[in-house]
Amino acid sequence: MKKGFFITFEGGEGAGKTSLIDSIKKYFDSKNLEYIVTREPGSTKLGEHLREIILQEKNGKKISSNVSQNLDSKAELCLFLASRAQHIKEVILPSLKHNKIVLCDRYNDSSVAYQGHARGLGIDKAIDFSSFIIEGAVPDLTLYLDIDPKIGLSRVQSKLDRIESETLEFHQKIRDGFHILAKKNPQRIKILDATKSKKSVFEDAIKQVSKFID
Ligand code: T5A
Repeated sequence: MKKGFFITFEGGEGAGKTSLIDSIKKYFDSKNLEYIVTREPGSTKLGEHLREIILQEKNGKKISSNVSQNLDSKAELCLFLASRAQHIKEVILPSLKHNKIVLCDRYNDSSVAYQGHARGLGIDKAIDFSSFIIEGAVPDLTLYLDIDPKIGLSRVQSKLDRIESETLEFHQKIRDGFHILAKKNPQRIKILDATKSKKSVFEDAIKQVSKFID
């Protein structure tokens, strides 16, 4: 078994990342594998603070914050990257060093699809800019849960946060951005059909994950 590897989960809103990670946790428990579950933005004190600012949301509840009103797209990208840099240092690298499997709910591909493509900063610019932050912490495997944003958004039960509240066109661009990234990185990024049942999505995911744990 390859020890200490890094799996990220990506997708549009309501694609089912959190549900899939929950199923994979149970599967890893049954195999006595050591893992951690973490997420972005967040997972460190700084990251959780930045999360509130970026999403205008605290513990699933909407908060009004003047700080992120009219947030510039470049500033938004920098906030996500600041959260990521701290996350890599405090959580991801130490876990990998201790041979744990890291299951991370969103990571750098989200920055490229959301800020790079949907916000219009440019996919290649976002990749270049973020490469300095993530050097030494590139995922071994990325499971991208693909779904029509209309279906994904209809699954979101809590009040929509600042980014979820964007237009359908914006969410479609995010999906296009992930597809561009998947084409650029076919070895790392595996596309899963997120409209299938939770059980089928889990089975498709395990086929990919097994390549690392068997
Ligand atoms: N962001 C993030 C950026 O813009 N740039 C970045 O660099 C980063 C890191 C994060 C926001 O920040 C943005 C992206 C996001 O807008 P978040 O709260 O973490 O915000 O939001 P999400 O990651 O999108 O989390 P969600 O909870 O909205 O989506 P999930 O985790 O993909 O979905 P999940 O598992 O909670 O499922 C949603 C609902 O669907 C059902 C579940 O039971 C649940 O009710 N469901 C299914 N139903 C039918 N069939 C299936 N297969 C299902 N799977 C799940």
